[in-house]
Amino acid sequence: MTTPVPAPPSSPRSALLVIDVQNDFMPGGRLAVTDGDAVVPLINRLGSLFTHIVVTQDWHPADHISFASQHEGRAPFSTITLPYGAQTLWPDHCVQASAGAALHADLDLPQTQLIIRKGCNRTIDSYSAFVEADRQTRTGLAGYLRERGIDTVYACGLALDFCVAWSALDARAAGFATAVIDDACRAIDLDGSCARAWQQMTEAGVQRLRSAALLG
Ligand code: VGL
Ligand code: ZN
Repeated sequence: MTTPVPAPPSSPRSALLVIDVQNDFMPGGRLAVTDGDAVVPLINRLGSLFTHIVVTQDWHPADHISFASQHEGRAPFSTITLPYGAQTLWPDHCVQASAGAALHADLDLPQTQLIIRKGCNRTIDSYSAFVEADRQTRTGLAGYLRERGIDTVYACGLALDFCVAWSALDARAAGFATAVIDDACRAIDLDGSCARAWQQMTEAGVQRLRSAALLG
C-alpha cells in the first residue's frame, strides 16, 4: 500500500484523534500511565490547530472480560487466550459512567464534534478506536471520517503502546494517512510493548512526529 500524503493539521481533510485521556489512566488512577497527565496541556494546544477533533473514551461494563477480576486466580497484567486470541488482563478501569472513565477535567477541546466510546461489548476488548479486538467488529469511525472528507489522522493520548498504537495501525489499514504525535502520548510499556508498537507503526507507514513540528 502506498502511503498517502498527509494533509496539514489546519486542513479540513485532517482530524486530531485524542485517545483515552481519562482519569483512570492518570497518576493515581486504576490503570495509571506514568506521567499521563503531562499530555493534557500539550493536547489542548495541538487541538487549536485542527478543525476536526475526535475524542475517544475506553468505556467498559463493570464485568468486562479484560478485567483480571473476572477470571478466578488471574493477576492483572497477565495474559489469557480468548476466542479472538491473546488478551492482557487489566485492573478494573474505565467502567461506564464512573469518575475514572471521565475525561481529564483540564482537557479543553471545545471544537470536538465526536466522542467515540469503545470496549463496550462485555466479551470483546477494543484498544483500537476503529476495530474491536476480534478484528471484525467496527466502531464506525472510519466511515464517519470518510463521510466528513477526512483522509489524514493525527493520533495522540494514552496509552501509546496500546490504544494509540492500535488506533494508528487501524487508521493506516483503513487507508488514512496517519501520524502519531510522540510527545503528546505516554506509554504503559509492558514487556517491551513500547518498542514493539513503534516498530509495527513504522512498518505500517505511520509517521512519527514531535509536537514542535506542528506547533512551530
Ligand atoms: C488501554 C489497556 C486497557 C489504553 C485501555 O487506553 O491504552 N490500555 N484499556
Ligand atoms: Zn480498557
